[in-house]
Amino acid sequence: MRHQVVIIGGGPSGLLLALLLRRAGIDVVVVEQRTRDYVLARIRAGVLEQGLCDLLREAGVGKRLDTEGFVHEGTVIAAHGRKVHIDFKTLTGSTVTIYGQTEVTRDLYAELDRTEAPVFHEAEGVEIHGADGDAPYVTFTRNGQGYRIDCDYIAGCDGFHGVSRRTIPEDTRREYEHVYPFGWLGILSETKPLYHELVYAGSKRGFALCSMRNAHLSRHYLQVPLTDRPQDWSDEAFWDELRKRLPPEFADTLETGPSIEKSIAPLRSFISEPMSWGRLYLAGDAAHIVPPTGAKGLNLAASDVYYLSRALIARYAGDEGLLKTYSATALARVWKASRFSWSMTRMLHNFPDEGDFLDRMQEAEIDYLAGSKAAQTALAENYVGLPY
Ligand code: RFL
Ligand code: PHB
Repeated sequence: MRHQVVIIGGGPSGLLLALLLRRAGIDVVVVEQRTRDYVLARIRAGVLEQGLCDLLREAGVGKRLDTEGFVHEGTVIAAHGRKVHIDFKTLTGSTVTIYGQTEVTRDLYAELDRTEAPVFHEAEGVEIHGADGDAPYVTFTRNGQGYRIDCDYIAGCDGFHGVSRRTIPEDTRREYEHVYPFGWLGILSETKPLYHELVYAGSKRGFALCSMRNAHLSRHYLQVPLTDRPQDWSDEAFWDELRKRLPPEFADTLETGPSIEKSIAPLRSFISEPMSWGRLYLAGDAAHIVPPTGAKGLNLAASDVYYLSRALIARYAGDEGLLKTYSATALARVWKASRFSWSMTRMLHNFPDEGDFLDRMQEAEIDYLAGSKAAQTALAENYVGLPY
């Protein structure tokens, strides 16, 4: 079997890339190791930058986003007794949209179905061959049958644990990693959101975030030790702790109820360079991970996909230039978003081993943010997303 581009991974990066390339007449195939239901059951991102919304519209999947997504013009950051409203719209002219990654993925699959794009689910033992030569191919087995797909290019969109990054020889790639000494315990509940905007709260007890999916569905997070397990936290214990970490005027209005999902995610910053090797190009979590504090993971996946789709479309129109610079172009934005995610994490979490000095630095930072339009603009500019 032969296709022009093989996309490994049927998460948001892979699906969005597939649709954008297909719209440009490029023949793609998606190879995903899980079932579609498994991919759709993952509850992750909720905040979409303008750039990602525009790409979804371009891919033909903007309809539900535009009717069901919630535009947020600002956010609240509360810590050390201060409450700072960051007004994205006034400070930057831009906004973000609340629309769950689950819904994005559902819309992307529906559109791929409509275009009858080939997608192989439950592909086992995916391997990349000959990416450093002129005739790459991908092999896998499915339902006991072996497959080989020859192609021009391979897009590695298979997330942090995928095979694509590891196909690049170790002496060719450099990995930068920072692991944080805590995780986020997240719950989903059929309760009304705390506030009409997201509330990021730093406290001596640890970080908390009150987010949402819609008017009746809330997504809340607590910083927890890495040794905690979701089953250690009853719903009651979660709500009690969340209340203690919020400013009193918010805590008093918090609506509680049974959780319908509960999970813990470790926090890490990770970047692998370069993002290409021969005819293999990495995009999204396959190449980088950010802590969720800045809401940047899915949005960075989108900017990679933007650069890579443009580069491949130009290549099939006869110009290889953008493909050659893809890694450097994507990485420049990745490092800036990683810096922002790291600094938001640093500003708002409790670092158990770092003592009073960091605590006072965090206090000074919030104080500065509260009193400086320049500081608020810098935060807002990064939060709504740096330009592509
Ligand atoms: P994904 O979503 O991990 O998809 C990769 C796909 O590849 C498949 N795969 C393979 N397929 C074939 N062969 C193999 N060997 C394979 N190995 C893996 C996997 O099954 C999967 O389907 O990566 P992608 O597409 O790059 O998308 C990245 C985003 O999912 C991720 O960055 C975000 O979810 C991060 N994130 C957030 N991002 C935001 O922009 N805004 C947010 O508000 C936000 N909140 C979050 C988040 C991530 C979280 N967790 C749990 C990590 C909140 C949380 C709690
Ligand atoms: C979410 O709604 O899941 C969410 C929102 C903002 C973040 C991280 C996660 O920074």
